[in-house]
Amino acid sequence: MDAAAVAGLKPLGLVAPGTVVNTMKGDADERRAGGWLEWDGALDGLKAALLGIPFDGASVVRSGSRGGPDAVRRGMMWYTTFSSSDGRGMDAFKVADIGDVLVTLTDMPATFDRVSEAITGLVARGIVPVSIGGDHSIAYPCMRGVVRALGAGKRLGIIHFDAHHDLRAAHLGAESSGVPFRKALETLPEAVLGRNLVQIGMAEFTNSPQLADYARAQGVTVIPGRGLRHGGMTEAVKRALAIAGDGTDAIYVSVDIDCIDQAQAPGTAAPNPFGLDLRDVQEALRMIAGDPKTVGLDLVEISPPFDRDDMTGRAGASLVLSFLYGLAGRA
Ligand SMILES: [Mn+2]
Repeated sequence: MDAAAVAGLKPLGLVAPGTVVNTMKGDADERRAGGWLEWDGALDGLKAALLGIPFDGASVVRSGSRGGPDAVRRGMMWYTTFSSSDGRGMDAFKVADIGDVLVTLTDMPATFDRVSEAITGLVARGIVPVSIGGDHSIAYPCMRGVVRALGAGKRLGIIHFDAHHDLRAAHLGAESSGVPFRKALETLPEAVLGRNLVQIGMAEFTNSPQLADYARAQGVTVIPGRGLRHGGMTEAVKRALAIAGDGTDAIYVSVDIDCIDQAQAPGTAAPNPFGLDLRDVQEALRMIAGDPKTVGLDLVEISPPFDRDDMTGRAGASLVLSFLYGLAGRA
């Protein structure tokens, strides 16, 4: 066709890739969470940041949580920033998905250093990191990063949701996703004390007596999952905030998705049938984020290879939104 004929053709009239089916963006007035989380590249003015940590090299049995960050991002496309129960949106709250930590699956020490650096950089700027793992080993460099940002002489309280204590000394002598909280107690001893660590959701027939003994000896508060359903969570969270906040300068939250019942979050390495109700954890995170001492969250062990129709990714995304909504409501 000659140039004159081409010039006479009508425009194709297409829209940008992803506009029709990929609801990450949607129409502007839909207030899609995916669009809200897009980053303009500036840290200035950000109140919170989503950070992917796709590392699962410490999963001792079933890996796959390296896909967790992207599963949560995909989950976001189902949701908006509007709370139907409050009739209020959180669009004005400045948060962005700032990308992934450069993970090297074959180099754990270097990866953990980069995790800590990123977390320190965010917390020191007053930005709340919302880290998406990865396996639970990444909670340790996250806590270490927060402690470094707080500086010498400061103390950090921790609220940890999990079916397991994750207080192992090691796995066959080495690092694993089961060690991060013992590591924090032992290697950050001035900043993290057992009496400011609260573990919520320990499941029946899932933990060893030695680890329960260790928790007791360290003064750790353990709130088992049994009894938390049917309204027990609100009181548990109030108690956890009081204990984690007692004499500390900040509170950090770590959520292992395996604390949730396997029927609601099957996509994880160690699913359990005596898990917490997702609704209760959603309320808990909203409450905890509302506390001005809360400076960071990690959400770990979402593992797409074991998921069903992205259920667990969506559960993770909804938990993140609840936490952000709690932060947004602080003012
Ligand atoms: Mn865990």
